[in-house]
Amino acid sequence: MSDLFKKRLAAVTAEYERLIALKNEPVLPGNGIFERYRNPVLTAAHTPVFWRYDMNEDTNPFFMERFGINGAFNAGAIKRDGKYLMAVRVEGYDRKSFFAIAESPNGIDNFRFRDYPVIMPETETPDTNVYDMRLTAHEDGWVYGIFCTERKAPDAPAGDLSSAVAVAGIARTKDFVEWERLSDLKSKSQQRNVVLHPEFVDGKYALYTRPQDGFIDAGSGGGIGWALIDDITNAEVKEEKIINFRHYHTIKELKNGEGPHPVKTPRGWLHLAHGVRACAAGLRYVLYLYVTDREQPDKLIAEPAGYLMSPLGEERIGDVSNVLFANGWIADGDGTVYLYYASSDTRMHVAVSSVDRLLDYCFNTAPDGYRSAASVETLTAIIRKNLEDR
Ligand code: M1P
Repeated sequence: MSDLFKKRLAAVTAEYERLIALKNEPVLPGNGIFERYRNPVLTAAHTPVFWRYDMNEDTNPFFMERFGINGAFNAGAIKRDGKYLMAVRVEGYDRKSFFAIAESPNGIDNFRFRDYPVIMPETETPDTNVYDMRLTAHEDGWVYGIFCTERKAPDAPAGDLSSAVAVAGIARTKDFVEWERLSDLKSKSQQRNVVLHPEFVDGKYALYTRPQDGFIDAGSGGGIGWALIDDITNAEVKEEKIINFRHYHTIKELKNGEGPHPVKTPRGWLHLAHGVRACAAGLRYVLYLYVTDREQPDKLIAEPAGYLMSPLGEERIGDVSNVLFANGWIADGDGTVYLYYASSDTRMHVAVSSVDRLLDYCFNTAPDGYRSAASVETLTAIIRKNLEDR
């Protein structure tokens, strides 16, 4: 083995192992609602060395990268056999995303990718790009992965190499190794951020949807939708109603989308979503919560004003800056909630809270009054109570 090869192999492997073994710690004191953890839980550099390098000196004498990884982000999450799993959107230098499973023994650090990425079967119309999988362990016994599949718009004029069509791809698994691909969701509009509700509703599968006029613009799509599906193996949105609306001059003025599937709590279904607004710097993506009725998951019962989390520090910078996006969280048996969020389409982080704390936040934070004067009224009431109670 040449010195160069030996040295580079040792250095690259040591750096990878150092990164995987890094202990994570909460950033305190936090805001009481959740604690962010200091280190990203997954980055491009967490992908195995043997994905990125040809490890054979004869065919890679300079020990150079052969497959560049651009980012590891927008991961679905689930707990399985005591381990915290993420179905990560891994993106190569070639701008193609694919899914890969990473797992950790504790949910906050030590995430390691499995040896191979997910081999996702294609439909008759091959996917150009697949991303943002939401995992749902449904009461029918399958674990579903619903994701966005993107293809070039068939009616794009010659020379237009950007117009695309977003559709929800549907797959299911029992072991996270073999995936059965079902038909893509049929819908009148383009769809992204489609999520399967974990329980049957009136004997049917239920989907959170995000109707959109174009590939990027939600346009006339009024917000997060809800649709009941007769047959998940041939899913079709026949009727869709909006359950969480967009509003002027809010964090979700431009668009919003369901995150992971909601968590069932004694006080209702707890939802995590993203909201998008436009500003001079471009689009700004933040995360917010809302609650729907326990018996009627399509009925909004609480929504605090504004965002739960917005991009902070290094989270603000990346491939698509100023973005927080979450499509995975895990509510553990003891009520702890691990909220996995991606920053700027680049890396994954974790914030930790509890079902009780998040419900307290949802039910005791004032809703949006849609006017500056209403916000001042809310603030004045807090100040007055504090000062008068002294
Ligand atoms: O680049 C930010 C996000 O943009 C899209 O999300 P949405 O349609 O909800 O606005 C998706 O491409 C998402 O993957 C990406 O993180």
